[in-house]
Amino acid sequence: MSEFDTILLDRRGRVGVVTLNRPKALNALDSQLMREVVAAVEELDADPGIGAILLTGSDRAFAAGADIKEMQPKTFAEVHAEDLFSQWDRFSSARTPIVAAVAGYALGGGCELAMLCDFIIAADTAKFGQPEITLGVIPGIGGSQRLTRAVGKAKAMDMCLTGRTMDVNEAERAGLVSRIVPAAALLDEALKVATTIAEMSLPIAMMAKEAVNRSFETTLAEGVKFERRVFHSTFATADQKEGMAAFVEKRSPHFTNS
Ligand code: CO8
Repeated sequence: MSEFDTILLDRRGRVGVVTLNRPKALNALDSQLMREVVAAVEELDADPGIGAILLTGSDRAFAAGADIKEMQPKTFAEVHAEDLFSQWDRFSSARTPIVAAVAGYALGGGCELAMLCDFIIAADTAKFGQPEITLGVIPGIGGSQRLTRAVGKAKAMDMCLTGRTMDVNEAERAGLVSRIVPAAALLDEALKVATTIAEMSLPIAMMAKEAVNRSFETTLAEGVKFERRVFHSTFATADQKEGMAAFVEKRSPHFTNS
């Protein structure tokens, strides 16, 4: 298992838990933390013993954004040459389901990182926002695109143009968050959800993730066609045979990820 300085990586059964760990900077995403999160997720994604990934931060902050102090001196030529933030495309290529467990601040790049996950479970303390405009920039890790798809144009424009934050109740009403849990129970609840996913057939969970994600990239007709073809292909797996046999025989399925 790799060594990391700015994150913690833990395996809890079939769940890989990645914890952002720069507490003094409220988990601001500096280049090292970004490199380590992407590396950890790629490592877990390649591990057949892992069926789900849980990404979390601290009680106070999931992440308070990209690291402003690191970005401040950069020139246009530098951010363009390094294609700053393009490494997140590798995070979103992960096929293993990724659940975000968010408490406290999820601002700017922190909100964007939560949205890069497949869904968000939030503590009642969570606050979401895209305050980049107050710094003279705009979201740079997909916020203008993913927030708009998650909450619609009215709220996305409001948040990106005023920089205001959304509390967790508004975030859930708007569809940004799938569930709200008491802060003290966040990790346990999120781990239970991730474990439930990890107990499903991994190839089938990957297909479900791919099918849902396809809806963001294509027309309804093409998406439905894609889904049907993937649905048909589930019948080529042992896990479809086992899942349906278990239902008929009134027992729990024993998936073998094959
Ligand atoms: N970057 C660097 N350091 C940070 C960040 C950050 N995003 N957020 C907090 N910190 C640091 C603070 O500087 C402080 O450090 P120090 O003790 O050394 O002064 C420490 O974390 C604690 O923070 P505060 O003292 O400010 O804690 P408060 O509880 O008073 O406030 C807040 C918490 C409200 C979260 C406040 O810290 C804050 O507003 N942070 C910045 C939030 C923000 O604007 N985030 C967006 C950043 S930009 C971005 O994410 C995308 C950029 C896309 C650009 C595209 C370019 C290509």
